[in-house]
Amino acid sequence: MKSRAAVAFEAGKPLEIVEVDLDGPKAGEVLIEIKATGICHTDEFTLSGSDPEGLFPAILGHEGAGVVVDVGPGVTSMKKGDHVIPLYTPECRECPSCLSRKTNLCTAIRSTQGQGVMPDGTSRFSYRGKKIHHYMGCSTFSNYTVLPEIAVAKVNPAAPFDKICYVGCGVTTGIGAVINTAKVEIGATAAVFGLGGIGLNVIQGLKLAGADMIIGVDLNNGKKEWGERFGMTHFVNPSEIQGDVVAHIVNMTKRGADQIGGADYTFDCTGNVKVMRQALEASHRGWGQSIIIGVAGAGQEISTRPFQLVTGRIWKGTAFGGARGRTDVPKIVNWYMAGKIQIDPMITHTMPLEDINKGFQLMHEGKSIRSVVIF
Ligand code: NAD
Ligand code: 022
Ligand code: ZN
Repeated sequence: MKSRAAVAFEAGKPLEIVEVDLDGPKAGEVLIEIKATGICHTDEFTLSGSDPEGLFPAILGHEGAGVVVDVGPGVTSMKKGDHVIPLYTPECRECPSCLSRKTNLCTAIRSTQGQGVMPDGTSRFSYRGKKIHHYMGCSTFSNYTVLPEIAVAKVNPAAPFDKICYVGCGVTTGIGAVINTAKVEIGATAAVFGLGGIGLNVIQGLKLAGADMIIGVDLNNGKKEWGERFGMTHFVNPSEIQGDVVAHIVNMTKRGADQIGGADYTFDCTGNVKVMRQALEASHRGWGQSIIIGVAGAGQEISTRPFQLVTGRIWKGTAFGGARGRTDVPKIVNWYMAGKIQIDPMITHTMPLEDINKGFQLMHEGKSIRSVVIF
């Protein structure tokens, strides 16, 4: 069949809207009509050519929502008409990682996904007879895409596609980092570094988990109002305070007879390795946990003095918020439907596929929280 898609033909070039050829689903696969897709930083990272693992030509996009239009042989958990969200982190429930219950990083299709192909080693996409790579196993910048059944979450059919597509990455990553990775408890103190599309979801996750003090840190004063909208209680602009941001946060969070400061939980949502260090060191001596969510540039390294860890701070990272997609994504969609979390205000821009490059531009300039393409 044919599908309209935004194709990344070459690194550093704008996406081109063309009609691509798409083969139907093979065994264990489903064909999905994508109704809406968000634009996320990793798409830009790959398109720019900075991603050493980036493959071209490719159909990017990993934050989508749509409807099942066909299923391949052997597919049991889904049928035509089901509303779904593609998962860049699958959940096979059979591999050693899934069975461990200790990680969400399913390994069932890991190697082929990284090579931009389906689990059988081939691509379903082509253009003028030439293969086009899949991306993060999702390729949601195409009106139709094929995914393995284990990489698809079935969700509430009453939920609007143009909002819940964001659950496919940003919402789940931010809220999941709080609930699954940090396991924040009621009354906790937290600091969130970087109040973009991820940091704001960390803030609403902290609110949901019952944190008392939620400190937002951003260089952009415009983010103060944004943070407050989702539950932030204090705002720090590192460029506007006297001295060091770490000392400042430690001071703000001093409590107890010993007057030792530091947040119980800190989150890096910037991808800046210097900020990752600040976040660790702003966490509480003895038990503070710092969660790295931001993706740093290729080859970058983090550093701190080992004393920081010897004195009990814990450095962690999270992919997709530690969420098991087929299990957790439908729950998060229902939290949205029940009004427990917000999504609508964060979707600052929508556009047709033809204008997708404008969405990349808005993200690049820091003018959007999220842009969503509506097919
Ligand atoms: P964004 O660009 O919308 O937000 C980043 C924010 O950080 C901006 O508001 C910016 O002003 C602020 N900032 C930049 N430098 C700062 C500094 N030195 N101190 C304080 N604030 C600073 O980005 P986003 O969409 O929120 O994504 C954040 C990061 O999360 C990206 O690196 C993205 O790739 C990553 N991410 C990771 C996962 C995962 O599974 N681990 C999933 C999705 C996104
Ligand atoms: C999504 N991300 C950033 C912005 N939006 C993002 C990027 C990478 C990961 C998670 C989220 C990530 C962390 C750890 C891994 N990845 C490796 C997982 C593994 O090896 O098991 C990751 C993922 C998918 C892909 C590459 C890296 C891919 O499909 N190409 C989850
Ligand atoms: Zn993403």
